[in-house]
Amino acid sequence: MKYGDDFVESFRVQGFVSGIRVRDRQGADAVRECWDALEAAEDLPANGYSTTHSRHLDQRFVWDLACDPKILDPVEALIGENILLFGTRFFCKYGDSGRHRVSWHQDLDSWALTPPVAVTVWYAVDDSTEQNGCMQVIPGSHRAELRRHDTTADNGNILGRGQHLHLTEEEKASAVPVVLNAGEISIHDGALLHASMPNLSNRRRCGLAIRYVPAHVRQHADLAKSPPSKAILVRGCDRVKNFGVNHAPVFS
Ligand SMILES: O=C(O)CCC(=O)C(=O)O
Repeated sequence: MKYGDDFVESFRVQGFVSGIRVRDRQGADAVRECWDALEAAEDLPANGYSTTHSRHLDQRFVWDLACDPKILDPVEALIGENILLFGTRFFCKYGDSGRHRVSWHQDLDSWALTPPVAVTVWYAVDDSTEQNGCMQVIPGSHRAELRRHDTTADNGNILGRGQHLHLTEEEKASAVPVVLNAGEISIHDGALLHASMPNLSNRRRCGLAIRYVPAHVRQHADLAKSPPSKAILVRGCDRVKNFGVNHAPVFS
């Protein structure tokens, strides 16, 4: 099997995997063109950054990516065969913006999940390099406890609640960049410490975060710091229906 024991063990130890190609050059161009069209149609801010949530509900190209077996196969190897799509979000930092970044955080901080199991697939719409502010991760950091996040207003931070963690110098020194070509994905554990620095290049850096949880998790909506998810079954079956039954979008 392509995503066998070595793959799972590497993820268990490091908390992330990267460089999985899910779209060839032509397919990656097609996704980029769809994002370009959405950006233009909605006049998403071109100075600094743009971010938009849950577009799998109204954009076929996002839904198609979220349900693509090339993505769901490695996700299944990591969280099991019954998979709910928990959310999607574009993170786009424009060239020469210099300031906007994503602070150090753990995705699970926002979601109040029991058990706390979730993975994020990060699909590179554009090439994502150190110069244009690719994601950075602290390998192995997901194996410690979830940390308490501060929330301080900081308009350079793209995260909605301004949540952030203070890292030690030693932790910062152990960060590794997740460099991806357009059409590739990384996958990270919901407890992994990650961030992204400002885009210091003149090239856009857009990525789509796609979140998945196993069907058996429960969300304590009253404790969640972001709106409760309308999770949708994308593989396997959901016997417990902890998120109710949310139907797949229909595209004409
Ligand atoms: O795209 C980025 O810069 C950060 C993404 C992120 O924080 C996430 O996917 O949880």
